Amino acid sequence: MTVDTAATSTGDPAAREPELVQLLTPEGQRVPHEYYDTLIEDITAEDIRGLYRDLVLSRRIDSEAVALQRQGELGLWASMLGQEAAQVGSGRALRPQDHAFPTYREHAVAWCRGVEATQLLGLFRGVDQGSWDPRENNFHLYTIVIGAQTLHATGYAMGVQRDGAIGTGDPERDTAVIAYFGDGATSQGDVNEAFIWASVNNAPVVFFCQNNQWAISEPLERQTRVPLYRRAHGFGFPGLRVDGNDVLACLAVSREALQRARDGEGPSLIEAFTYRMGAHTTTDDPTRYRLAADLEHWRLKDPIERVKAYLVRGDLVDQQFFDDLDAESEELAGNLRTACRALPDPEPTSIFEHVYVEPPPTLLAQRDEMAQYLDSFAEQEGPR
Ligand SMILES: Cc1ncc(C[n+]2csc(CCOP(=O)(O)OP(=O)(O)O)c2C)c(N)n1
Ligand SMILES: [Mg+2]
Repeated sequence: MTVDTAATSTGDPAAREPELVQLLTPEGQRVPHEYYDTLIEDITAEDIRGLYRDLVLSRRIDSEAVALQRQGELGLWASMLGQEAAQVGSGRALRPQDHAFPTYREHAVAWCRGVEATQLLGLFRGVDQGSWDPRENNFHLYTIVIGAQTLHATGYAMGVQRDGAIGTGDPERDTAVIAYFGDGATSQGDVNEAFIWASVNNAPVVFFCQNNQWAISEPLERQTRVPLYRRAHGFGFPGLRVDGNDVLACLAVSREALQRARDGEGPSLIEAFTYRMGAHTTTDDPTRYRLAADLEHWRLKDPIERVKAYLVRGDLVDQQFFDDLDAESEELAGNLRTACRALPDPEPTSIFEHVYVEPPPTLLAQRDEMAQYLDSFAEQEGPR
């Protein structure tokens, strides 16, 4: 099996060629796997068409958001272009009662959890600070502080454990938690602390690292000298590397790790090896540090194209399916655009809300001062 590895060879066995779980090649060929096939044996052709729809529609949301930013409707957008399979595979492995703790880029996981795409835009338009209710879909708010959500997830998982919601054997009660983060985040203290807490407490949490091989302009070799998944071993729990552009493989390995968590077997690390074809955010210009040849190389591994090739080759779809999906995609994008422009601007003083349950007098004084300042403009303008 050919494997991409950015880790340097040091002669240390731990740094040698990593194994990669792959069930669908970039050409759309199904690779049999003795163990992981059993984890997706219930997946029908209808389910694969559903996964394809998830991949296509979540990419459409992402590309529409990039366009909205370019047209001044959003202040910023963090594209996930190329990471759809990692996110849909893991997102569809979750059960309703499971909890996901995202970074700022898990738009396809949000899609799988049923979060309205418009709600994701508010934060990037600067009109709210995360508008969805995490209790509705068990999808927590976006976290910009790199790695912080791994601690939140671990703490939540320890709570789940104390509530007795693991190891009961009841598929509607047993609960797992998943924490998303990037390759750069693995160098943060928070992530390493989360690994330790999760390990020694046997917390029901899956650490899902999307390794796109860059942390803005910092390449992977600035974060690690061994493949990231092997770090898990040192913390005392299992880790593996999966082809992050293979939705079936991501689904299978996530199902396994989530079930371990629900069964009370503790945390796992999944390293989804991938490449983001988009920029870090819309303020970034990756042509200044990434090679065009790398981008071309990864374009051939596109997570959507391989599922399409699989469906077409296996005669599992007809042209009508693609036409209908195109129409659905266009409608979704049009609605998103309209809804984005209609998002109401907040009252400037609302920035002071939701900071404290009982705001201290200093904060209230600052809020009043700002209100007075804003009122002074209205006075200056005077009656017309
Ligand atoms: C604690 C902290 N330090 C620095 C930053 C600035 N920052 C934003 S994204 C980023 C890189 C993150 O890289 P990675 O974890 O690989 O995630 P990716 O964006 O590649 O998905 C940095 C350093 C931040 N948001 N938080
Ligand atoms: Mg990264």
